[in-house]
Amino acid sequence: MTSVPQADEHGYPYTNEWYNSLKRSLGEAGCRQLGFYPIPPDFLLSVVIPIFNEHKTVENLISQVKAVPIRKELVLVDDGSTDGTREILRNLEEQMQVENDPQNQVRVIFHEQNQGKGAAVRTGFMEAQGDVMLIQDADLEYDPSEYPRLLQPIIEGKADVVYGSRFLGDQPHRVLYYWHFLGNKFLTTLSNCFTNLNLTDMETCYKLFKKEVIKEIAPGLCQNRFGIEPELTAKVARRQCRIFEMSISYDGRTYDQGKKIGWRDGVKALWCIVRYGLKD
Ligand SMILES: Nc1nc2c(ncn2[C@@H]2O[C@H](COP(=O)(O)OP(=O)(O)O)[C@@H](O)[C@H]2O)c(=O)[nH]1
Ligand SMILES: [Mg+2]
Repeated sequence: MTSVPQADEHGYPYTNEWYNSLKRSLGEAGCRQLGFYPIPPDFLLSVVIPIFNEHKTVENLISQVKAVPIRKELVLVDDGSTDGTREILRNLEEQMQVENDPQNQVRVIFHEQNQGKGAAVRTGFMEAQGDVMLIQDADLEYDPSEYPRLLQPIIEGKADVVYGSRFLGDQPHRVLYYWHFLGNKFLTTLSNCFTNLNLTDMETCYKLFKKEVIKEIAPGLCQNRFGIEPELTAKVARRQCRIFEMSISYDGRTYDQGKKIGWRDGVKALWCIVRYGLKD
């Protein structure tokens, strides 16, 4: 029986040693099928987290992000929270600075006033330094343990942008609002008509960008609220980026649990699809 391959001396997977040892036992094709691949040691992932009144979930979410075995910087952008989230973030920042974990650097930015998810994401992208940047909502609807899968097409040089899709594949999905799903489908379809991209989930939170792509786009982002999703999509489409989609899981929350997006945001998204579909 072959022994279980050990991670390198730091105990981290995705190193060359770790990958070579798996390749010896599983073969290259087996590794591909299982999503095992090496990540360069100097690679840095920026996890941009827009946060507004998420005191119930933010600590748990941040520990899940920290547990992902990839070198990262967490860019936490508080968007004028008033429910105690800011105090939680101050403590977390202090604690992480004491830990001084080379795998998990942290930066916390406070907006004085609430501006919306788009504004928080833009601030995060402007501050971030990583080779790849992704958006992570601060509730627990999306699962950070999926980062390595989502990153693979970028690290292997095939993609400039990756969207995680809630409507592809057989990852677990909580079954929730049907009208919401239809609204999502409609917005994605309309966005596709303008961009000529065949996306299945334009409104997904999991959007990953190579640094060069997002550093070019971020300064010109205008949408302060949820209009950021169609705006980003139209702008990457216009730049002829190589876009991949990957299936992701989705543990959607209910309005009672704090979901905030509403029909007004849907109407605004419609307007943004047309507006940014026509010009930057
Ligand atoms: N709703 C809302 N979310 C914001 C705002 N600023 C930052 N966010 C963050 O943006 C993310 C998405 O918001 P969320 O309510 O989960 O959207 P939904 O799940 O699509 O309903 C969360 O991490 C929020 O904390 C804001 O002004 N309003
Ligand atoms: Mg959410």
